Amino acid sequence: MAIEQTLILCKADAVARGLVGEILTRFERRGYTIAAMKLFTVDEARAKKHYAEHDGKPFFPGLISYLTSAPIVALVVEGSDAVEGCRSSIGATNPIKAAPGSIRGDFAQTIGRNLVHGSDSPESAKREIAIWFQPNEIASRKHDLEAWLVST
Ligand code: DAT
Ligand code: MG
Repeated sequence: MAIEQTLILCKADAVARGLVGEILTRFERRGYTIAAMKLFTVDEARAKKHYAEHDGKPFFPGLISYLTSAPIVALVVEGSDAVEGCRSSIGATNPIKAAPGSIRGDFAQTIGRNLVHGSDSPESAKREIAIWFQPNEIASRKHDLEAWLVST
């Protein structure tokens, strides 16, 4: 068991549709904790840095305008194997393939409006968290989590 931090974004459609509470509830009910959270409108430079791996792909311009179109909520979510666990709660990239019960499977229809971002590896999480948060904005509860999560 490793306590990890992962970067979650409730993207513009999640905020606009009033789904932030629902999405956070999914993570919280699973036992993950929120270590940092803020709502703001993203500038183009930050959006491009975040999605740098997709630069040059046909959908990149649309992805950047989607992320910068309206306020988003950025979070650091923490828990046991949180990177993989949060990805499974989020569901497949294309909502049409996302399992019912996952966030995208329950609330989204199209890949271009898939509500949520979650880091895809511990290395990505480290890189992305540094884009969105200063170290002093993150309140880790690692020690609490270790105390109440049963090690197997
Ligand atoms: P994920 O968000 O599941 O990590 P990703 O990193 O492959 O998926 O892509 C980042 C985002 O880019 C994704 O959430 C939606 C958008 N995207 C990916 N592939 C796309 C495609 N073929 N057409 C349109 N948008 C796409
Ligand atoms: Mg990704």
